Amino acid sequence: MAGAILLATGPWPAAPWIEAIRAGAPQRALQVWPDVTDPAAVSYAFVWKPPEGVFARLPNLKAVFSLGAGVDHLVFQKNLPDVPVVRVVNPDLTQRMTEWVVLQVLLHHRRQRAYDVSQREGHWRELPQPAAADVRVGVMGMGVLGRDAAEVLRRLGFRAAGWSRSPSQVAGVESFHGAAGLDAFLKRTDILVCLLPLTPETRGILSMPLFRKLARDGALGRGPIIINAGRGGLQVEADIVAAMEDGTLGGASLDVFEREPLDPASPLWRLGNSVVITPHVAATSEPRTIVPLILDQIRDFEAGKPLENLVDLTRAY
Ligand code: NDP
Ligand code: OXD
Repeated sequence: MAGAILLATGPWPAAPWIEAIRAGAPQRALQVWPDVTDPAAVSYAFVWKPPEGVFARLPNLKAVFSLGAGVDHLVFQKNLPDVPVVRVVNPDLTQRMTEWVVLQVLLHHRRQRAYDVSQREGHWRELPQPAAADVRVGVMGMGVLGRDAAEVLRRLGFRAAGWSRSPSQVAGVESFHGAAGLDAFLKRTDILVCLLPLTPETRGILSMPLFRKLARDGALGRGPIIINAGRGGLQVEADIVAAMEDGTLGGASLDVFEREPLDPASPLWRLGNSVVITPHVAATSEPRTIVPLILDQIRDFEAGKPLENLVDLTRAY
């Protein structure tokens, strides 16, 4: 009898995940939190923001699969079982993130928000436009998502660089790494893209002291831009508001927030035209593409192969 799956999708609707699991593994028993009728039968947990207690009574659990790429929703759980944790690495998710990042970089680079205002006002107004080759984009977090975004931005002609814990190797993308490399990376960056995971080391990194280190002498001709689709906990929102108000920053695109959904009273909503807000949709987990990859991994695992895309719990990503 194949090991059963426990599904706990937290705030996400369970139905599309159930449909994808039933389509891909009709022979496997599926238990959907909180209806765990046979905990001893559960071999695999598929989870997103699992509620407290999900892992409490699963004596035969073999692996936990995060339904998203980020695992901060899991790794800080008090009762995380001592089994491998696997995260999503999926071309569809990577493609979605790269689309969002490129869209935001181009919105700021090509002044689209300002042209939207001109259009509403019926005002024919041309703005100065630097070449992409004169604009320096810096990607914080050169993992699966950051590398792809940096590579596509480079192909579009931007001067791309990346910053990560260890050196990255992407052709044509300058590499900076570690605490020692951060200031030099920021100093050469006009548009900062953040695709870091949320860990004890990265929490609050997008703050006023960091914004002040970004380039102000570049071809954009205005304050630097920040673009964050990593996690809300990476940013200090009060500092973003202050930096937009005093001109330390020239613009921002934010997909993630300290608290989601973003409070209607948050001053971020009212920072004006140069701030783009999207509701954590940069790279949505799509059950129809993610579930088949997880089920393939389980089949390989049961045939004796190692699991891939394992989370290193000591690093928290
Ligand atoms: P990866 O684990 O592949 O990459 C993480 C990158 O961050 C690596 O390059 C790593 O360095 C770097 N990093 C981690 N800690 C530090 C640190 N202290 N200092 C410098 N660099 C650091 O993750 P992904 O690219 O797959 O995903 C990144 C994040 O994107 C996720 O954790 C998630 O939070 C977010 N995300 C957001 C989505 C959205 O819709 N908004 C959707 C999907 C993901 P190194 O290479 O040296 O290990
Ligand atoms: C993820 C997310 O981490 O959707 O995959 O935020």
